[in-house]
Amino acid sequence: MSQGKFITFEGIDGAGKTTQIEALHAFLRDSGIEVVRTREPGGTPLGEKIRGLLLHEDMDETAETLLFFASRAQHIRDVILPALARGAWVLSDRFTDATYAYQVGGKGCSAQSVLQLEAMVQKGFGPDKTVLFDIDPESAAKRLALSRTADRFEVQGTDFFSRVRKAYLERAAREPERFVVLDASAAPEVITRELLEKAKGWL
Ligand code: Z5A
Repeated sequence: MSQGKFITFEGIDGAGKTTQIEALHAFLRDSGIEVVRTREPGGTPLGEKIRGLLLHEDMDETAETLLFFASRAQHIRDVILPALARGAWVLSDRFTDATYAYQVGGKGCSAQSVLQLEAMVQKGFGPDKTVLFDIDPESAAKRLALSRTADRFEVQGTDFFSRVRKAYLERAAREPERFVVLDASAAPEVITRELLEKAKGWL
């Protein structure tokens, strides 16, 4: 059985990831590929409990970073690695790039500490490809205001999301082989077309 592929999706809140993950999922399934769709924080029973804490409880920033990695450790062991081993493709709504973008870029946590946690939890494992949905924070906020009530992260201002966006773009520039950056301000069907064009090259 061939190894599957691990694809992650990133971007600031409201960038439109969910909408596009659904489109890629359908395309891969129609191509005869087993797809496991998952998310971070979350993806396992323990991870979903941690997600509830992260999105709604006020907490220290170190505690927050550790909880993201606690959720990730369980996610890798119980969901991601078994799926890849049986040849499935794993589509994850966020992964470790989000910790660098939100906790390091957005909140000023130490990049060195996150690097150490990444090494401890992932032991060199990471995504084959990462799709970054890039959009300016004002446009993303307008979309979210129309669609739902904000959680603990979404109440942050546009300065915070500008820093998160910048951190994502810097990571994408450092790893152009892994990252695909899409203009998330375009119409959904335009973004889907570009995403599926890229995905055809990964098959
Ligand atoms: N977080 C972190 O800080 N550190 C970490 O390590 C990790 C995560 C892993 C998870 O929340 C939070 O955890 C997240 C970062 C932090 N911050 N927050 N909040 P989440 O999973 O609940 O939220 P999210 O990942 O940001 O997803 P989202 O807010 O749902 O955004 P989205 O998936 O990118 O957007 P969407 O739901 O597809 O679309 C939003 C709305 O826009 C919706 O009404 C759509 O119909 C509309 N939309 C979508 N695409 C378009 C286009 N192209 N044009 C116009 N309108 C559109």
